[in-house]
Amino acid sequence: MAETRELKLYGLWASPLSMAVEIALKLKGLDYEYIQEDLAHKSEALLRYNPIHKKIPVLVHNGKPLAETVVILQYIEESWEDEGPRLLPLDSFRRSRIRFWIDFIHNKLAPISRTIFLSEGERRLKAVEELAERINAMDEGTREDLHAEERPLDLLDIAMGTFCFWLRALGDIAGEQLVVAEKTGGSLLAALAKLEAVAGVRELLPEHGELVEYAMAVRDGLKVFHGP
Ligand SMILES: N[C@@H](CCC(=O)N[C@@H](CS)C(=O)NCC(=O)O)C(=O)O
Repeated sequence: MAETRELKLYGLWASPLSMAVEIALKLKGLDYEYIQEDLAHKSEALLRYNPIHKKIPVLVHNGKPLAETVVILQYIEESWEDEGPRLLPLDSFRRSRIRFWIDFIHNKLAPISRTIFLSEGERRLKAVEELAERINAMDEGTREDLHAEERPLDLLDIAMGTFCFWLRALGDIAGEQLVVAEKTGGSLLAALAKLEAVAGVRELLPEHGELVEYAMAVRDGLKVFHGP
């Protein structure tokens, strides 16, 4: 008997985290209902499903909610390992390296990108330098142990590509490009190119200008986002 499968994603179109979950669902060929949240007026359902963090994305599978992007991404891969492409390698060392770099994006890159987003002057300049140093470390580290060009698209590409998409918008806001192929962020740009090459995935990424406009409204306090 076919499994009953009801998937609902509570997300926000401008959030790279939300984009990452949608891309994983799309690549796996899973149907889902997308519920667009307004973070200034969070729905009763979002607060009920994610009472601890009260944040998007939240994936609800047959009524059971899951929060935190990395947890959700791994859940999707583990639950539907044999549907669509495999999004993590079988080799446990390589799987762990992939998890390591995803964690690096969330805990080492994203907080600095938030500082760049919300600060000005000297503080922002310092954060831009710091981000470049960390991205360079990631370029080098992932080149050494993962060889992006030979890897089939995986969860790390999803995390890197969606973060890169956000960094390009942030570069426009900060007046300084944060990812430039030959200089900084070659690995991030390569991951984004891998995502954009997949039919159906490109369409999930918002229009660059709209994202910049939206993010500027958030920064100016006109909208709520607090991301990524
Ligand atoms: N650690 C969480 C972070 C989620 C997160 O920061 N979501 C943002 C949007 S990108 C949010 O919901 N912000 C609303 C708020 O902070 O109230 C994850 O990885 O899913």
